[in-house]
Amino acid sequence: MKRGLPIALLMFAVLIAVTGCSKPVNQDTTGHDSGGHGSHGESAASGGPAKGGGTQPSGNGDHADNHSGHSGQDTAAADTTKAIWKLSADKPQPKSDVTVTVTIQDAQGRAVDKFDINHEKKMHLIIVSKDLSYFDHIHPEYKGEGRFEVTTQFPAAGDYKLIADYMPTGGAAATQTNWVTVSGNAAAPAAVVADQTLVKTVAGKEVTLAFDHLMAGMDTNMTFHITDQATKKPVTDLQPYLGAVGHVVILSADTEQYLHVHPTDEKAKGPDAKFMTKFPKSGVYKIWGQFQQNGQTFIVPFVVNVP
Ligand SMILES: [Cu+2]
Repeated sequence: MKRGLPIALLMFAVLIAVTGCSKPVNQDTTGHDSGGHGSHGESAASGGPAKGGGTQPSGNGDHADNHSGHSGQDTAAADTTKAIWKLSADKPQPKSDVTVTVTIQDAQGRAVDKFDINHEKKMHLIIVSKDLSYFDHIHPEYKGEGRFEVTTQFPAAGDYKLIADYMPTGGAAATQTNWVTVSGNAAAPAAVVADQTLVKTVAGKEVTLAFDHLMAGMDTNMTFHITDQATKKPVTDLQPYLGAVGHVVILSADTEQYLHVHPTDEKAKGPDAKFMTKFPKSGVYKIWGQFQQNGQTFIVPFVVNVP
């Protein structure tokens, strides 16, 4: 009799201990385990940022900006990350160095610290003037704890839209925007007018842009055909730019629609550089094709009216 009792007591004690510990976790009966979340919004347009993103030109300094918007397969990360923007100057001046800091946080304000490499970079920063007459494409350096930093100069007074394009690991491509006002007397904005002909001469090259069918809401293939301006010979020695035959950025005239564009043949060397995109709605769009030859990058801008 006596001998078995201590063992039974011991076992009972162990049993109480085990069940006691696990009890709190199980009490969470709202259907959420510690790792999951609820539903997520989806944007209307595929391949472009959601409308309403970004803040009004409101001076500079800290801006919390939160918007998302990519194609249906968006995951939580794209919808819930946000950007804290900071400039090294309260009132940036034209042609003077300004350091732009973009800190990516999740919905709880925690730093996002894992980013996928996309086109050879963790973040692409597109800078355009409000009238799209100025365009730059730079790559902020990752400093850790969700913070990216780059120093740049704005060419003239006026309003500029900054578009940070990144991919949180485990999420989809995300875009965050911010407006910056550069001090001084801003020139009157130029109208964004569709080109009569889609042939441009840049850096000694003649570039012709063509579409298979240009229509809003449909997948559209576009081809940049590049020849040497002097010899009219096709250019067949394009070098990879950001890991592909070229890189294309497209913005709607009101800067609201930012389109992701993917090369259909990354390894091509010219004369044709083919890309696929989708214009979310009809209207005027500006297109910047970026390519590299002989170690020199060149940018070819086009403006099209999408029916
Ligand atoms: Cu880039």
